[in-house]
Amino acid sequence: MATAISAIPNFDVTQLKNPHNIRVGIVTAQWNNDITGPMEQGALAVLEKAGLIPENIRAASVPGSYELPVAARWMLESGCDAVVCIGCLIKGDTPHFEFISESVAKGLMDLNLQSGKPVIFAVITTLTHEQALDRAGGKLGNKGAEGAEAALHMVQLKQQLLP
Ligand code: RBF
Repeated sequence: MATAISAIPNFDVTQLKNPHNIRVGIVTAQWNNDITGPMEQGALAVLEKAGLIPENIRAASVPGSYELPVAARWMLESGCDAVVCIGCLIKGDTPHFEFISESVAKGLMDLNLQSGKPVIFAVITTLTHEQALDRAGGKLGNKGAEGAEAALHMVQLKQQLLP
């Protein structure tokens, strides 16, 4: 079962080598900020627990999830080793949900491959507000915290594969 802080099996954020040298950006969409706010807090808590120094944690907000890819690119251009992109899309009565979620997923994946740096998809896509709450520190964990773990895991993997 997912937990608030450690959801990736066999990956312990407290065992990172040289956490002082790792720079991570967090970009948070303000749409549904009752959901994305706790996700951002969860991500920050993981990065602090891992031993990153506060100056190396850069947080920014964007209006909505659609704006996450370009802001993530700016984070990488500013020197971050990884970016955690946090958003919450709740399906409504129009096709907007599909347009935005597909664009964001593709935009972030393209940025991963173009940059060679981890760009983490911590965007929850749900049918209801309650399902979103469950994933923002509720009974299904905190997907922002898990996104930060994924970012650190990938930074470590890159260090191992491309020393
Ligand atoms: N942004 C989100 O992050 N989550 C949403 O659920 C969401 N729903 C939207 C629904 C509509 C009808 C519109 C027009 C925008 C929505 N947005 C949402 C904002 C979107 O990501 C973006 O910020 C704006 O479209 C401006 O480019």
